[in-house]
Amino acid sequence: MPGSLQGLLNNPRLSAQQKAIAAKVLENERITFEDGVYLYENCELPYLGILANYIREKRHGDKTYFNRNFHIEPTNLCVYDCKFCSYSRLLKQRSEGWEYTMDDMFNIVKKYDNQPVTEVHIVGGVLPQYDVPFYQELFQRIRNHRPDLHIKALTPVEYHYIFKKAKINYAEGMKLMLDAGLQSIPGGGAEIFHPEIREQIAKDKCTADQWLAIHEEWHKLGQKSNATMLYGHIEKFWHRVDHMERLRQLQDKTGGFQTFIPLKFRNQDNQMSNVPESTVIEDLRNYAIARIYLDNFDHIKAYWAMISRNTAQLSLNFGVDDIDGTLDDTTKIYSMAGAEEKHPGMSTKELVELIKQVGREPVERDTLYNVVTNYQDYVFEDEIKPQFYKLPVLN
Ligand code: V47
Ligand code: SF4
Repeated sequence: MPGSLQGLLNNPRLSAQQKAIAAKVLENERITFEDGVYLYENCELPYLGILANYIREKRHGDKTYFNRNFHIEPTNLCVYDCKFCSYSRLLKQRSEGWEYTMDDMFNIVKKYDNQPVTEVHIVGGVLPQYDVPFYQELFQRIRNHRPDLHIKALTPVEYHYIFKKAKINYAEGMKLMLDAGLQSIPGGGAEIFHPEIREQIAKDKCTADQWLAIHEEWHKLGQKSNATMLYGHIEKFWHRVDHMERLRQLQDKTGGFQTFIPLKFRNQDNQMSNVPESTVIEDLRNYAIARIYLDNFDHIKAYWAMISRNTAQLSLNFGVDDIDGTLDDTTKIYSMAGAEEKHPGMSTKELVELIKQVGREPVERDTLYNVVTNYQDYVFEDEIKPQFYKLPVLN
């Protein structure tokens, strides 16, 4: 239950370090790597919630962002073999796989003609036929067909692979993508940066430095991107802090990241099914610490399709100000890995109600956080007035 930060500072039961960290948050001072590890190792949810909610409300008030998007997953086959991934390795289970052609993907885009979606998010497995010319043509076709649709596509995992094949460097490659119509890069492929973990769960694909270098080149072109962290498997708490530290440093340099998205590891149908999943308490602690640590990121996003609607609602009291989009049922990577939402579609009305139910202000945004519609006072036809469940602030 959130309380006030000032009240927290007067609490005699806080340790000296808890008080010092709370004072830093109040003074808008950056916490250190050691502070980050201390938060993970020693601090309970109510304390973390007060700090994270203070930062969240100072930055955004009650505003809670979502967008209207749809996904295209070109294939579920992949030349890589990440242990946590429920997508199959190339050829191993080819009969269960799909490989969309350019026309297949373009037809998915056309399905949304006349619908008020603002973003297409393209991400999937890595296969040799999806190369630089392929993606150039795809982006150009989407751009020409529907110039108002923001193309958020691929991750450094794909970019590293296709640029290497094309024998071009990251700067040249990202410029080609920009010219073809790419508008932002989603946060995927980051997993856990530290090589101790990365080599065990995501061997062979781009390294942490390569992931960061590709985002840096993209930011240098004046463009925006997101960052994720796949947590709650074999990593230690300090690996999470190390991950966020690397992001914080790049963000200091470029300012190009918009949103940090912690992704809860799901253990169904992958090679890490023996690893238990994190608890909801741990998920909320993780959102809160991300909000406190990443003082130079504007937004923290909870990907509701992955964590359930209820946890997404709770997360809004623990630093989260964005709950992604009204995506339809085309997102397979999570449902295959055991996501809470098997058919992750939610209408705008449902998303708005979900946000209003916990006393927050629903704001539809575009990919770059321009406001499309503020739904606070909007009344849908046949709307039942939601009950008000915002947790009270206690001193
Ligand atoms: O990089 C794969 C993750 C990511 C599992 O930028 C898994 O707005 C949990 O990055 N359990 C891709 N996660 C998705 C992604 C994303 C999603 C939503 C919004 C945005 C954005 C980006 O999915 C991969 C990987 O970390 N993933 N398998 C799993 N078993
Ligand atoms: Fe391929 Fe991405 Fe799955 Fe790794 S996480 S196997 S790169 S689809």
